[in-house]
Amino acid sequence: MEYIQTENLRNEVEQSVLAAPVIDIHTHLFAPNFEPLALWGIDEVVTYHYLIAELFRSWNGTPEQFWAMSKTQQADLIWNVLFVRNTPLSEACRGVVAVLTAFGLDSSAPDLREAREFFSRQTPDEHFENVLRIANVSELVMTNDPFNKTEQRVWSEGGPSNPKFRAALRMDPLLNDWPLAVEKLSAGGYEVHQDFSGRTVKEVRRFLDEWIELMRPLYMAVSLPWDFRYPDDSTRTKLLREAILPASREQKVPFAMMIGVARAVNPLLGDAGDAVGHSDIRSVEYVCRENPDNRFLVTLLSRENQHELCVAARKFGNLMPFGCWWFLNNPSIIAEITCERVEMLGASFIPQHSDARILEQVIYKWKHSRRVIADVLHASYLELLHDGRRLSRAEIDRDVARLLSGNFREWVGLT
Ligand code: HDL
Ligand code: ZN
Repeated sequence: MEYIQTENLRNEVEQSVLAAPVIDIHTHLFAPNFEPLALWGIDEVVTYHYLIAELFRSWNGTPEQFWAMSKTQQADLIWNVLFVRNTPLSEACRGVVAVLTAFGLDSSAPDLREAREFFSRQTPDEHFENVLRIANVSELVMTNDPFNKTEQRVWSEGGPSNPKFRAALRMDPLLNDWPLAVEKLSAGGYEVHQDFSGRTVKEVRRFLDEWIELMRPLYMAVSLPWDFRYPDDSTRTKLLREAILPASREQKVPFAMMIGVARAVNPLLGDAGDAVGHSDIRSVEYVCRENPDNRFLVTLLSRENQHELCVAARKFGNLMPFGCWWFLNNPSIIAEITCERVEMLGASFIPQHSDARILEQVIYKWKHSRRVIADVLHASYLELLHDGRRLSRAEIDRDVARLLSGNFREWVGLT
C-alpha cells in the first residue's frame, strides 16, 4: 500500500473532499413538481432572507416599503445596495457571487439583466440536475409540512418527480402550536381535542403513521425554541412521549431536534426576523437517556452550545450531531465546530447540511463547507502523521465518505 507523504497531504485531502458526493441531510428545497414551493433562479437567490436582514443594515428604507415591492423590485434593490454600492463581503453575499460565477455570469454587473436572461432560458428538470451535479450533491432531504395544501396534493399524486429529493416529516405545528394543530387535524378528519380527551393521542399517532406510510420520510424533524425543556408539563412533552417518540422507534424513523431559535425577535422582517438563544443540553441528554432505542439527529443553533453537544454525543450513542446550522453556517464557525467534533468524535458525526431554501444555493454552501472541512481534516491528519501513524488515500476516502454520506445512510437505514 502507498502511504501519503506530508508534502502531498493537503492536495490528497482536498481531492478526496471535492470528489466525494454529499447527501445534503437538511434543506428547504423541493423537487420541481412541488412547483410553487420549489424556489430557484436569480431573483429568489438575491431575495434570500439572510440578504433581506443584511439589506436593512445598509439601506434607510423601512420593512413596510420593502414588503410593498414586487420580488423583482426587491431583488434589484438588494443587488444595488449589497452588491453594487457596497462590496459583497458577507458569507450570504459571497454565496450569490459564487453562484453567478458557477454559471459564467458577471458578479460585478451593475444590474441583474444578464442573470435574469440566463435563468429564463433554463428548464426546471434539467437545471435542477445540473445544479446538483455542480454541487456534487447525490441526494438531498426536503422539509415536508403535512399541513401544507401543495404538499398534500403532490404526495397524493405520488410525491417527488426527482428521486434524489427525499422526504423529512416536519412536526413544527404539532409540537409548537398545539391549538393550531388541533384545528388542522380536526379539519383533516382526525378526532383530536386540545385537552387530549377521547382518542386524541391515538389519532395523532394515526396521523403520523399515515404520513410515514405516504412520505417514507428518512427522518421526522422539529425546530424547537431556545427555551425547550424536556420533560415538563407541556403539551410538547406529552406529544413527544406518547405519540412521536413511540412512532419514531416503532417505525424506525429517526427524530431530528433542531433547537435554539428565538422566534420573530423582529416580526417586521418575516423569515429574516428570527434570532438565536442558548439551549438546555440537559434536556437533550434526558430525551436520549429516556429513549435508548430511539435514534436522534441533533443540531443546536447557538455557537455556545456546540462543545457541550460534542460531550453529549460522547455519552449517548443514539445521538448524532449534525450540521453548522443557520447563523453558524459561516466558514470561521464551521471550522471551529468541525475541529472540536473531530477531536472529540473522530469521524462519527455529520459535519454539515446546506439548509438551502433556493436550489442554486447548494453550489456555494457546499463549495464553502467542503473547503473548510478539507482544511480541518488536513490539520487532523497532519497531527496523526506527526504522532507516527502512516496514512493511505483509501483511508482518507473512507473517512470523507463516512462524514459526507455514510454516517447519515447508516443512521436512517438508507441502503
Ligand atoms: O427551521 C429551520 O429549518 C430553519 O433552517 C429555518 O428554516 C431558517 O429560517 C433557515 O432557513 N435557516 O437557514
Ligand atoms: Zn432549515
